[in-house]
Order: sequence, then C-alpha cells, then structure tokens
Amino acid sequence: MMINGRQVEVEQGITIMEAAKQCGIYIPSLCHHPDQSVKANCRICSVELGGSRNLVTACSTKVQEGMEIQTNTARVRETVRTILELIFADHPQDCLTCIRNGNCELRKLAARFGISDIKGEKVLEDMPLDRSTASLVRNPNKCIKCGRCAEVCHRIQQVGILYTHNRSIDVCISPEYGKELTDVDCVLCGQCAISCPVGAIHEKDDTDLVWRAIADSRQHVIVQIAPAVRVSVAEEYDLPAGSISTGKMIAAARSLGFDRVFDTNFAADLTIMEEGNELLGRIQKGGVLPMLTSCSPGWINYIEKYYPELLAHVSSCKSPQQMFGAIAKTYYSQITGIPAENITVVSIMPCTAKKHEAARPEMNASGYRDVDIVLTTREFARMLKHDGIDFTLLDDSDFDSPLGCSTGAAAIFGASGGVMEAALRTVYEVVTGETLEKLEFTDLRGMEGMKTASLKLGTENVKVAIVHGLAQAKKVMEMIKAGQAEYTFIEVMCCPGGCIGGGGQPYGTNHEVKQKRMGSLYQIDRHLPIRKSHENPDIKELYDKFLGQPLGGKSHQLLHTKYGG
Ligand code: HC1
Repeated sequence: MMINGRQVEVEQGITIMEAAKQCGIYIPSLCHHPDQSVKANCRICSVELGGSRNLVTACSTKVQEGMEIQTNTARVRETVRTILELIFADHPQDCLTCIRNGNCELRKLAARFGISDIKGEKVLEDMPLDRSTASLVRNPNKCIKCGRCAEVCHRIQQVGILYTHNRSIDVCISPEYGKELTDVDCVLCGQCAISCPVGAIHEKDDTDLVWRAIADSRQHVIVQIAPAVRVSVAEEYDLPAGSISTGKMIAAARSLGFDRVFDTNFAADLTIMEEGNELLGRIQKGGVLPMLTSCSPGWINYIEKYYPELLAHVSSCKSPQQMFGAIAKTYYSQITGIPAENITVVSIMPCTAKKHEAARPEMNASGYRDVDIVLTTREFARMLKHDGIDFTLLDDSDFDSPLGCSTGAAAIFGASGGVMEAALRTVYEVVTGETLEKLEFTDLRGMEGMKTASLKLGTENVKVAIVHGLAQAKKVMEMIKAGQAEYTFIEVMCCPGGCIGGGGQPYGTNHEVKQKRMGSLYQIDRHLPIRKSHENPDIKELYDKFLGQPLGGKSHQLLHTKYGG
C-alpha cells in the first residue's frame, strides 16, 4: 500500500491509524484512546483514499492491499480544521485559566492546525459545574463528547455511572438524569479524568491549600509520597515513561518548602505487619475468608456501594496513606515534641479516590485528621512548574527519618500483585520460621486481569488471587457470593495495573506506559538492601517504642477501621 506517496509494507488487519504510526506518521484524534475500543466519534482522524477520493476515519478503517492513503492533502487539512472550529464554537475559550492549560489535547490540535479564528456562531451554554465530591470536578461546558470517559466507566471499570444522552447536537455525557457524582454510585477512581482529552472532568485542585499550609509559620508541614509516584512524575517533564526519579522527586518536594519529606512506603511496610498478622489470625481462628485487601480507596468505595454484604471479607487495616497520617499525628508528634494540631500531613498520590479517603470522618483516631491534604501526581507537578522548578536538573535527595525508611516489599505496592507479594514475603517467614530464599513471586506479576498462585505455608496450602480494575473485581465478588472463590487471600486494586495506572497519574497513561512503570517498581525492589517489611528497622523501632505489637491495642485504635460503618 501507499501512504503519502510512499510504498510501505504493513501487517494485514490493522487500522490505517496503526499503519501510519508504524510508518512514523501521526494521525490526530480526540476520541481515540489506545486502551479503548474504536469509536470514530470525532472524525479528526479523517484521511483521503486515492482513487475514490473518499474521506474515511483512520481509527476505524482497516488497511487493504493496494490502498493509497493521503493524510496531508488540502482536503484533509480543511476537513480537520472545520471539525476543530465546530468543536471550538461549542467550547469555552478560557484556555489560559483552564486546568488543562499546557496539556489539553484540543488546544494542541488547534496549534497544530493553525486555528487562529473561531468562525461560526458560538453555541455555548452555561451549565453548572459538579463540585459535589472531594475528588473530582466535572465541567460539562468543556465536554467535547468524545466518549472516552463513558467508555472507561462502562467497559473497563464496569461501574457505568457516566452515560451518553441524546443525539446529534444535543448529545451530552453525564450521570443519569443530570445528577451530581455524589448522588450516583461513583467510586471516584478518576479513570474518567485521566481519559479526558480536555478539562471536562479533572481532579479537585487542592494545591492552594498546600501553598497556604507551607506559608503558615505555625504549621509543621510534612509530605508523604506514594510508591507509584516515583516512577511516573518524571513523565511530566517529558522524561521516558517509567523513569525512576525517587531522588529528584524528594528534592523537588523539599524545594517546594515542605518541612520534612517522608515515604508512604514506610507505612506500606507497617500495613504488611498489620495485614499479614490479621490474615494469620483469620486462618488460625477460623475468621472470614477469603480476606480482601483494603488499601485501594476506589475499591473500598466500590465494595461499600455494590457488595456491602461482603464487607466482612475486607481487612480492617487502614491504607498506608491513612496509617502514615495516624502515626505522624501521634508517634512523630511525640518524638519531635510538635503538637499534632500543628502538624499538617500532605500526601502525594497517583489516585483521586485518596482525596475522598482522607476526608472520611472516621479517619481521625488520633483526635485529628490522619491526612489533611491529598494531591495527585498531576497537582504535584503543577506546583513544581508554578514554582519554576526544573525537575530534570535537581540533585538527588533522600527521605527524612524516621518515617522515610522502607523496603523493596513496600516499593512494589504500586503495581498490581505487589501488596500480595509483599505480604507473602512476611507471612511465609513468620509462619515457617524459615528464610524465604526466592523473594520474587513471578506468578503474581504482570498486567493479566486475574492472577493466582498457591503456596505452602507450614502445613497449610494457601491459594491467593490478584485482580485489578473493577471489571475484574466484580468477577471475583460474584465468585465469592457463589461460594466458588477457593482463595485465602485476594488483592484487589481499583485501577487497571494498580496505582501505577491511578486516575491522578500524568496524562498519556496507557497500557504500554503502565508496563514500563511496573517494571521500574520491580527494579527498585531488586536494588534495595532490605526487601521484607518485617526487617525494616524503623518499623521494628516503631513497635518497640510505641505500638507494642501488631494488632495490639494501640494498633487497633490508630491503624484499623471499620469499612461500610
Ligand atoms: Fe497506592 Fe497504597 S499502593 S493504594 O496504589 O497501598 O494511591 O502508589 O499510596 O495508601 O503504599 C495509591 C500507590 C498508595 C496506599 C501504598
């Protein structure tokens, strides 16, 4: 076949868009997403076929022997420009103040096609913004009806609260009957936000709260950073997907003015101590099995809303984010002499649901909110750019002590299968008293929807399962309901791939990018000197000096909760 006058060979059965990409030709689109089905809604990928001179959509048309494709004719350019002008006629022109300023796909296309004047009649409506949740803001005025958000919500997460309503120029995408997100069973995973090409749905921006806290001289402002952020934030600075940037990330947080930079991974090790012992207790005392992990807040929202009858299966552990906050406001307050009321805990998370988790009224066992402010990876990068920090030029820095020391087991929490692998490294050694020689549980790794393994734990044969993405979680919930889930322990992560694919991660996240981030987390694990949570010296000290023992009285009060309650 020929593309732009060049003879090329491509495999059969692929689309014109894929073929062009293989030949180094970029065909633009707004509705197309590499992890989603073909929609051909926006028609911006229109190309001309030689001979017939027909315009076809490159995302939905398969290549054929002898095809002559033109992606750069005057007709193609005029068609795309007209479509863009029509979209702009129905789109607010507040680009300078839009949250997507700098990374809006529509704006990039406008620049590429030289749109300098919006012709035609403006047909803007002034619809109210939905600010009803702690996690997401929906701005229907900016929606370009590409359908990506509705597809991820329906097909990939199978939550299905965002619908495409009406037809033709009346098309709109919203929850049923135009309700707000808080009035429907949205789990706040933010997969819609990370899929949106424009500013129609995005994280609630809490960066001003952080600027204010840092500027308040009475407050000691500490930050914890989640496992998955260190392998994604560099993408905001155009570094390759999956770049490991732990040292630069810490230096960047320090230069923003945080008083201490700590690691959520420290609390991930703590979670393993509590969750591992909870699992052993349930096995030995005949508790409810399979036990389900509890660290992913979108997943907790999901089970509370869709399967409340199965809540007894969920571990009572708070997530590492919340455990960190509870320890900061008690133990850290005690050893530093800083009153808890003067400590502000900020989290940097790959997740939008973490904002809602931190705001849950029960998450304040110390008498103060465990976590005060949650930023997504994107908001963190926005703050850095606002402050003129060139991430790429920073020298590496180290986490502060004592809430900054962590193990390889904690590092892999950010990838689907990581929590299970971390737990098994500890549970095996606690139960058998033997050293686990092979730390890598390779069966539990990778992007497959459901992964399973079995393991001999002393005399017990333990079967475990891992699912990620809510469509897979739904399957496992149905198995449990039907009494067909013969597993002892199941890890569930809300977002496909785990937190590396969280709804607060940099735009451009897709399957390929997630695989790179995942590989980087396992690389971090391989290079750390301590790779089992129970060997973390600062965790041992925390139990010796403050908590006593896993599942003890203080742990119960600070580190555990009741979901659905
Ligand atoms: Fe996660 Fe977790 S791994 S939930 O994905 O258990 O967000 O990264 O911080 O809390 O540790 C997210 C990531 C994160 C918690 C940990």
